[in-house]
Amino acid sequence: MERRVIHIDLDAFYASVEQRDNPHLRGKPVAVGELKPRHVVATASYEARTYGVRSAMPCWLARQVCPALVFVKPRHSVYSEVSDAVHEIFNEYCSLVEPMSLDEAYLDVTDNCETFRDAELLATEIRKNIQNRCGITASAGISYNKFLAKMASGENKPNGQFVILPDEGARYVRYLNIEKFHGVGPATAAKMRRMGVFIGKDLYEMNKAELERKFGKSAEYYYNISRGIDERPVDPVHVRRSSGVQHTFAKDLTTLAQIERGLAKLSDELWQWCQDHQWHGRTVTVKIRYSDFTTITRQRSFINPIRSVDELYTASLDLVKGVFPLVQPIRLLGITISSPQETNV
Ligand code: DCP
Ligand code: MG
Repeated sequence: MERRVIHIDLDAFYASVEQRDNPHLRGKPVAVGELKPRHVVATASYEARTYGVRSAMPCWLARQVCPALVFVKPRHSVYSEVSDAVHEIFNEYCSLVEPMSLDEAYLDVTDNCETFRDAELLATEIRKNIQNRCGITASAGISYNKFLAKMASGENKPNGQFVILPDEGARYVRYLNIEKFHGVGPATAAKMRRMGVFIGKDLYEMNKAELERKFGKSAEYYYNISRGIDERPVDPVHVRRSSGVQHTFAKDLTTLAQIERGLAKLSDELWQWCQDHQWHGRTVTVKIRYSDFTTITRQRSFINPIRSVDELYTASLDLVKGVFPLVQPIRLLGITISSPQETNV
């Protein structure tokens, strides 16, 4: 059955909230982040993007490419409140909403809208409502599946929208660069280019068995998106599969005592989140990034979900001790809890 799907994504989310709350920042290049060693930009206002400032860019580099850049310390609790208000608006208009992140959701409006024209009008109305009630702008993509709706929402950013009709999807992806496809990350894109796949058409021409040999479980998704096909439903109970925290340390860690302190802080933070969100999981993963950026993970699953911050701390410390003696200093540590489904095992 043909569906009508809207993807909505807030524009320069954190930076827009900062510009909303501080008129001095409006019209200026703003980066959310702190100009401190090793800090990165969370997001940049569109004024800053014209200079090349981007999410995840080191703050010192951002300042270099845009000397007038104003840095603003993030206020996560405010972003989370704004996000709640925006998601409330989605729910007012549509009963089939899949929240993807703080600033992004898919809405299946097949039942609300008889035609794509109706869906476009609805998207415009939702965006207006977000602007009036929350004071920030959003962009929307309208199409017949999630993949194309997501692609479309990026077309007329900021504060715009774009529709890809059922008879336009296949042509839309045909000449699209492979790294632009949602769901094709930088590593996969590089691998595809090595195979001679540069644009949608090249992917389309790959045979399915070959794709499966090269990409395993993801092959079907790639096969489908190169045809403008995506059957994944908009799933309102999309469960979060894992939750994690990580930290890049101001100074690389070299001793066990330093690692213990780092892990204690991370476990506290993650455990707090787990309690706030009633999150129970029985798999603990630690991520270790060495000073040369080599990154490894170590994981252990337990029969029962982790029950206390001490259990979490001990499990992560054991995992890190498993890589001792350290081959290099550690610049980043992360802890993730996953396997939420099997809590009763
Ligand atoms: N974010 C972050 N670190 C990143 C990417 C994003 O902290 N590496 C945060 C800040 C963003 C928010 O998530 O404001 C939403 O991410 P988006 O990718 O949707 O980016 P923006 O909303 O900032 O910009 P755009 O207008 O491109 O959607
Ligand atoms: Mg956004």
